[in-house]
Amino acid sequence: MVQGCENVRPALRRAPRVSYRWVDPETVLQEAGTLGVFGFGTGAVRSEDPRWLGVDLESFDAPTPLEIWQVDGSVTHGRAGDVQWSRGDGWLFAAITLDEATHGGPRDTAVTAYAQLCDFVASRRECHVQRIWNYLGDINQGDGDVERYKQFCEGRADGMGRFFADGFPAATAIGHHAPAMRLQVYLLACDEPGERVENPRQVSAWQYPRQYGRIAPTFARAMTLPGQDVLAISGTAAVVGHASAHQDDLLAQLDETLVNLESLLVSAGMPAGFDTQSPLKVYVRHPTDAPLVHDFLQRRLPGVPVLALHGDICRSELLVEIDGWRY
Ligand code: 3EB
Repeated sequence: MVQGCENVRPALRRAPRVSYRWVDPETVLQEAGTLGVFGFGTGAVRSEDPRWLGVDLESFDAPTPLEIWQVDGSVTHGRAGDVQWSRGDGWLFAAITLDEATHGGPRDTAVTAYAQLCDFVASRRECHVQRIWNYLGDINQGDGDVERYKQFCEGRADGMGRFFADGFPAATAIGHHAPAMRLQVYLLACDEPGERVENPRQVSAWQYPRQYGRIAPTFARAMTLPGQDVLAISGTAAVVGHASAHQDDLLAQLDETLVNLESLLVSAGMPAGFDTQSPLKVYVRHPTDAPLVHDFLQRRLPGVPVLALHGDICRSELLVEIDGWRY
């Protein structure tokens, strides 16, 4: 299915506001305009509301904040099959969490997750997917073409079919350490298309050479959201060209990642730098690296809200990855 829905009307869409807040989910869910509420790790206070998602990644920050997405006006929500969703002001949040125990391995589970999500989004007015997050267990387990990440990439490509024939959304794919082998995929879509942004320092992921798997990863480096006011930034690591740089050197990887982020801002035509309005996430492979990562980012990105999560980057030599929003 091709993402062929028409543009409804040329309205300027104000991007959802994204923030980290130390509050109770029910309090936030009662606020007008709440589109999504994300808890992190096993300690997160849960909610049955379809706008709430418990992400299978542990935070290094205690207490851990919630990530909150808010739009103007009223929000409706529901469930459809395995999909939980909410919509408001031209924006759509949709998520699916599937247990590999009942859906096959990483490949088949990704096929089902993407087929369900794409079917669902295709039926909505907000059918232009801007940004997708993927979290799966033991992402680096297995060698060569059967590494679980590469199997996930194959299933993802299969499940999306021709839905993104016009171009892929921005994305993140990170490994979690939760005991249940769950695949979590969630997305932000809009009733208007965004603009895909690539990084001239990096080979586009869908053009990666064969050594990275039978099926190249299907994502754009970033997406300028409709309304042109915000850049949604994909998982960004120390990849230069198509190669991983600075093996085993955490600080050099962090430096290279910041160069890649700045390069993306230039490519998107945005002013340099990040500030208090631009929440980021940093995924750290080794918990013992977390304090160093924290100090580095405090020094280099002062005032920027950064949520640090324990997650495995999809290439085993990469120690750290950053994604987020540039407002
Ligand atoms: C890279 O640059 C690092 O498979 O969706 C970053 C962002 C990465 C998204 C994905 C993978 C993905 O290739 C890995």
